[in-house]
Amino acid sequence: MIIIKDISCLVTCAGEGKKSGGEMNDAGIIKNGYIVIKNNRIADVGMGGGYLKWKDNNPIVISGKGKTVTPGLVDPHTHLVYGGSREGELLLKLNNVSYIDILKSGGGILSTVESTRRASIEELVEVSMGRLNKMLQYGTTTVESKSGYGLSTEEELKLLKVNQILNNKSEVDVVSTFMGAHAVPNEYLNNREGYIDLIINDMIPRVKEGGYAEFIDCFCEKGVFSVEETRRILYAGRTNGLRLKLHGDEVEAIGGAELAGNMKCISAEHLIAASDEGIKSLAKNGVIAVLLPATAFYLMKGRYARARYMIDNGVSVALATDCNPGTCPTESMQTVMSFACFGMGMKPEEIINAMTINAAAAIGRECEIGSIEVGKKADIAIFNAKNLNYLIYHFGINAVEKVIKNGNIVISNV
Ligand code: IZC
Ligand code: ZN
Repeated sequence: MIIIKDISCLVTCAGEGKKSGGEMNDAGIIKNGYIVIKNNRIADVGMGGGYLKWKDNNPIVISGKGKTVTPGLVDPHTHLVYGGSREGELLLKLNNVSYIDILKSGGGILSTVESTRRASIEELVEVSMGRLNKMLQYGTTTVESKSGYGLSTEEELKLLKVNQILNNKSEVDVVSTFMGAHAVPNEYLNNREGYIDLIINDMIPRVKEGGYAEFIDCFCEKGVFSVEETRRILYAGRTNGLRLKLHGDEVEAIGGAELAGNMKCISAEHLIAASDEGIKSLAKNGVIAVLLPATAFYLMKGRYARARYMIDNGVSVALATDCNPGTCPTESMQTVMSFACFGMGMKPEEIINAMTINAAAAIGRECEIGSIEVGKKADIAIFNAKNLNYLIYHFGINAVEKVIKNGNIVISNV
């Protein structure tokens, strides 16, 4: 049994699952709180000395004095599994070469495809484990991981197999998304219809047959996959039992958010350029907006997704790193906290809901994780911050003191 007592700021994020609009500004904070953990689960949560009723011969007792304790952070959008890196694009970016132009000239995603195809399963497991360990050190206990740097049937399956191995090997839970529709690979540049056909008639059935993924995602963007192509690909995913996600309106508003609403996707992701109608469609259809403000910062356009407008219009907002080698090489959800606050104007309670319960809902896990409530998995982050505002205010450092995953202390920085 583990008891965390005298917690200065216990952020439970408790409630009826995902939070929308104004509900996001209540993170269920308890002052002078406690948590009791038994058999990998949360057995009790409360205030003051309520934990004293729990009897155990040899409990581990942790003091939460001066600390902020939150649910383990959930990162619901990453491109975790890749080979190589893209620091060579830094100077191109500084010379104003756009992200889509780098991709069109064979760089960007396609350069990572080359280095990922060259890497073996073992090599990919090793580098991705390194990233997962870093995530855990920064407080993340569950991660979604998209394929999308293979772009052939065998290579995409290779990445999804890496996800399975990582999920078994790592303390961090890894949720798998198939994203063969991340770009059109070089071999199909003059035959995009052939590539879409390969995704729909070969990759998706193989993903289903092997049980390799729960979700399907598609990069719906000008110069990548059109709204109509995205609709066809996602539809094929749905008929094969996959739940729908969509990368939309990252660079230009081409109707990605509208499509996500129309197809009732579980989430629409990026949305920097999403239109008013698109945002209203997300709210109306209960689609979670997964925002990636560290990517918006890294794209250097001075433009972020309109989180305030989304929240004011009743959308459920989640936050993620987008951890990838091109537009957001970071594992840190704490970095995302900073950009969510200082770039998008989100409030601390909104931010923490967005990276716990709403992030869990974006990957279909809100009944198991994402809040500190009796019966849920004991995934907990303890931060060296006297209150939630302090955690966001003191930026650019790793404030994690301890991480508890599945009821075990897996990170201890003091
Ligand atoms: O490798 O550039 N936006 N996909 C869509 C990415 C960024 C990852 C990359
Ligand atoms: Zn992405």
